[in-house]
Amino acid sequence: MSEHLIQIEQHGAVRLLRLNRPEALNALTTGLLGHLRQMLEAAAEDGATRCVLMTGAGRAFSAGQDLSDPHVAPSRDPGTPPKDIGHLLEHYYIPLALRLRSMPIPVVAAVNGVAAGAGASLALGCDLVVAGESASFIQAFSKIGLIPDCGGTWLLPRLVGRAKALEMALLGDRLKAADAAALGLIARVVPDAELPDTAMALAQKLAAMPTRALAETRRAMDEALKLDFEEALKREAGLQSQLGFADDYLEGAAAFLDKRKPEFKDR
Ligand code: LHQ
Repeated sequence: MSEHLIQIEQHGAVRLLRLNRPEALNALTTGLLGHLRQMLEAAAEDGATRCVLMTGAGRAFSAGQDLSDPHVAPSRDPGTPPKDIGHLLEHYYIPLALRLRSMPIPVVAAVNGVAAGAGASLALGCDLVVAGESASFIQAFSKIGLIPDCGGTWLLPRLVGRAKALEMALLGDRLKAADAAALGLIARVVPDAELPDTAMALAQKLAAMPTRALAETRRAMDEALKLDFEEALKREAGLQSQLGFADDYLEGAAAFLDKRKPEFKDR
């Protein structure tokens, strides 16, 4: 059973998912990847969960693909043909990245240590990334003859622009959390000791907000990257029209006018 690969804690409306292979810096095996996708699916389907918080056990967030996993580890036997690692992406990484990016609730990453390769892509694919000051990001792919995957080629230039994205991806150097925040790669960096509480407070704050509007905000921003300005304006109007009929808008606007705290319920 793979349950131990991810620790799950429920904190009110926040579901904490902690990658749990600390002995291998939470390197991603097929078991862990499959289980993580299932856990995201379960959080998406659970009406009482309004935010996911993802972090790593031990001293790392995730060192990316587990290179000793039989699906990717090069065979030492000269007679054995090389494996098609594209299959692993098709069957594990693509469904995971798509699940993450289309969650109906926000996902916060608390990056507690190194995030390398696909581990970095996983963190950067979350909606709000907060890192401890000793955390770092490594685009480790080029060092083993690969390109950024799990969304890396899409995310990096959009987050930091082409020049910095290519610098990171080509050189594969370690980027400290403070530099990542300064570049706009991540939202915030906090002292290590404050990371769990800060990340949980952010997740709780998001969990109390109008969930559907948050998910549509992410979707609208992702889609707007493909649209021209006028198309984006029209898309905004269409989405706003839908949200305007939803209970959360009625509650939010009424609470403002009544000078009280809103209670959002839509999901
Ligand atoms: C690991 C790993 C690891 C296994 C540390 N695997 N054991 C690729 C292929 C195919 C298809 C799909 O997509 C991908 C995407 C990718 O993610 S490619 C990139 C894969 N990741 C890497 O290349 C990073 C490899 N790791 C490192 O460079 C270092 O471990 C970093 C810089 C992350 C941390 O360095 P240190 O803090 O010095 O730790 P360490 O290297 O001593 O690692 C501690 C243990 O974790 C060690 O095991 P051991 O038994 O010796 O204590 C490592 O072997 C193990 N580990 N990363 N990816």
